[in-house]
Amino acid sequence: ASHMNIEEIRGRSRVILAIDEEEPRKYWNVLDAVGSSVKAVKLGWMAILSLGSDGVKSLINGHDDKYFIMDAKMADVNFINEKIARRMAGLGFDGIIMHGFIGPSNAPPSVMDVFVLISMTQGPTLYDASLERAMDYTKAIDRRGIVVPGNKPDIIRKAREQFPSDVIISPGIGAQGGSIGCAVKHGADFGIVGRSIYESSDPVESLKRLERE
Ligand code: U5P
Repeated sequence: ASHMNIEEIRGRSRVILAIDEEEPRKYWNVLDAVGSSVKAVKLGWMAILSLGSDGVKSLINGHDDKYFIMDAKMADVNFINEKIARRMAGLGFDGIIMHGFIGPSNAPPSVMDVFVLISMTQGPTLYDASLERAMDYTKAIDRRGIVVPGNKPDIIRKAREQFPSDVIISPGIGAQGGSIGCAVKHGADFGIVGRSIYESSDPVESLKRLERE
């Protein structure tokens, strides 16, 4: 858990590092390699499966300068989402990602920052068939920000118009074709970058290249 909130981090870095590795030690290795230049990290089900929940807790505890987001992509009913969110907060996560289509009545209570996914990097999905409705559902959810595809600039621009004060975080940078410069220009606050950094032979150089954009 970070002492900085996500808006403060935004002033220092525009990259959220995603790690989805099989091997437990790689999580530590990548974070060692990038050091303090990375301020925010997104973990998901691969991290829970590889490290176990105690391992994730240790990883977060061992990097208390960073803001950690759990990409749970929650899409269950409210009392289950609430239990999961409380457990994730207990592991040290600062934020959690949920699907927007489940609506406000199924959203978890704000034990931590909630980011609502309203469109995906790969598809088409039902979100694309009904982006306006997805946005309406999302507006009714108590949240810190939204997740919008970094490889679809038009959707980022529409989302920024509709969500002027949300923190917009955008995956799909690098390996899935998106560019961080383009995503930020269209209104994203952060680009989420996974393989282009953690599979790079020089993760620090790859990170610097993205930050220069
Ligand atoms: N992610 C997507 N697309 C979405 C939502 C989330 O790729 O629509 C997540 C993946 O789960 C992964 C990261 O953690 O963003 C993208 O990884 P990479 O393509 O940068 O390796």
